[in-house]
Amino acid sequence: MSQNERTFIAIKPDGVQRGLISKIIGRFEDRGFKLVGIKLMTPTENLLKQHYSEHVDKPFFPKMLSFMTSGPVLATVWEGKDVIRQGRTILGATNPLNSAPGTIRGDFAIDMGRNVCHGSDSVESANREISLWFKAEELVDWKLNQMSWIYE
Ligand code: DGI
Repeated sequence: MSQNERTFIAIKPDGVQRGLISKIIGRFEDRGFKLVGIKLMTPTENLLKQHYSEHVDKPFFPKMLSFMTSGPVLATVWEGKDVIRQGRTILGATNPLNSAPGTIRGDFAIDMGRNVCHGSDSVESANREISLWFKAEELVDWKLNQMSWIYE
C-alpha cells in the first residue's frame, strides 16, 4: 500500500469559527500523516457546485451553499498510507449523531449541516477534490524525517 496516497480534508466554516483548526490538524499530525497542502480561503459558489456536484439538486443544497460560503474554510491535503480511508475514520460518520466518540464529528458536532469537516471518500474523489481546491504548485513535496519511526 502506497505511503504517497493523498486525501483532501477541509475544515468547514463552523470548525474554523469554533477554533477547532489546531485540534483537527493535530489528529492527522499525531497519527503520522504528512501535510502537503494548506490554505485558508472562502470558497466560491462555483467551486462548491463542482465539489458537491452529486448534491446540487438535493433539497439541502441551498442551505449548505450559504453555510459553506459564509466564512473561511481551511483546505488541506494529507499524505500517507491508506490516508483516504483513515481520514474518513478520523472524521467520523457524515451524520454526527452516528459518529463514534473519539472521532472529530463524534467529539465536536451534533447536526449534519454543521459537521465541521470534509474528507475525500475514494481515490477518484481525492484526486478530483485536490485538483479543484489546489494548484499543482501549491502542493509541497518534502521529506518527513520521522518516516522510519512511523513506517517499518
Ligand atoms: O462526504 P461526507 O461529507 O461525509 O458526506 P456526503 O458527501 O454524503 O455529504 C456531503 C455533505 O452534505 C455532508 O457533509 C453534509 C451535507 N449533507 C448530506 N446529506 C445531508 C446533508 N445536509 C443536510 N442538512 N441534510 C442531509 O440530508
